[in-house]
Amino acid sequence: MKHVLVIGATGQIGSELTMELRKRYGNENIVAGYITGAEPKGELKESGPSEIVDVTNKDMIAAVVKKYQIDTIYNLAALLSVVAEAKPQLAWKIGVDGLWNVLEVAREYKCAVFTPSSIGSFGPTTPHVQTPQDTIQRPLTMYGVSKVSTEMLSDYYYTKYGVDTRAVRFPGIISNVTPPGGGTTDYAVDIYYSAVKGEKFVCPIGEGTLMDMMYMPDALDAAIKLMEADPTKLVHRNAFNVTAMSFAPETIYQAIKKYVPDFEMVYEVDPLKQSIANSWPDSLDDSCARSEWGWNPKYDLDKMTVDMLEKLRVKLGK
Ligand code: AKB
Repeated sequence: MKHVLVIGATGQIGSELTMELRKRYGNENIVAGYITGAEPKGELKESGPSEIVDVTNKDMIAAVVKKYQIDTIYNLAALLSVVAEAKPQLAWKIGVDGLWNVLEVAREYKCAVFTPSSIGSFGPTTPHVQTPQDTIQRPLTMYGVSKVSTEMLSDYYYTKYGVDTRAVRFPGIISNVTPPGGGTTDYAVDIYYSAVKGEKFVCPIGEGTLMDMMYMPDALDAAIKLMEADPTKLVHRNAFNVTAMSFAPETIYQAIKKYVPDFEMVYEVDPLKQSIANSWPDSLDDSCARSEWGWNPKYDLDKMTVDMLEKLRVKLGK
């Protein structure tokens, strides 16, 4: 990776991935691609180049790739699971047609491409406990349908045209910088904000609902490590199961309560979010990622909780 374009650079993952890549590869070598209305601000804007890159516009992607001699594209443009159910056609247009544009540009300009998939690519007929790397993927959501399609399209471009495509299936990502928007796992971020603000948390996901999760520093590490991995060691490509922890709402609540003893939580289950969560795995088997490219997360629930509370207290002035 010498010259990198991050598409979706102002989103939850993109905003932190762009800064991490700049730290590792040099500010001037990492281009933050954003859409009108989601302009970069602050350090993200000041620290390196940025360009408008609409994933639905192939010529726009190609122009930026050419201008900066891009060799690697992180394509993070997507609608999250709950929003995708409200706007299924847009979810497909951004997620699948958008990826197709990226892959065509990558084919022409010989770029490597990272496009994250998700635990949302699994469905109710997938084995839910220690979900294997290679298994049934019949999701019922548009988010899942588009993610399975991006996995297959990425593999197709690798086998047919030799485009160096790689991906992980991200679980819920927890971070304290840019909030997620419209996902099923967002509650695991929101709960920390409530705890630090001293508010009662109203949990939209029911007791006992297990989902895989990961703290942002590990997610960034996964995305960068996979793109740096020796290709001869990769048996799989699109996409690797990765996880750092699996918990239900009552478990994260107790983990926070250890440090915020008077914190309160009540349940008000959101039927759509609950049905999506029920269709996703309880826990992933990520042994292929561990053995093929050395995936090894650093944060468990307690370590993440300490860091989240500390960072949010500073951010919110509490
Ligand atoms: C969502 O909840 O939609 C995402 C995901 C798990 O892919 N965070």
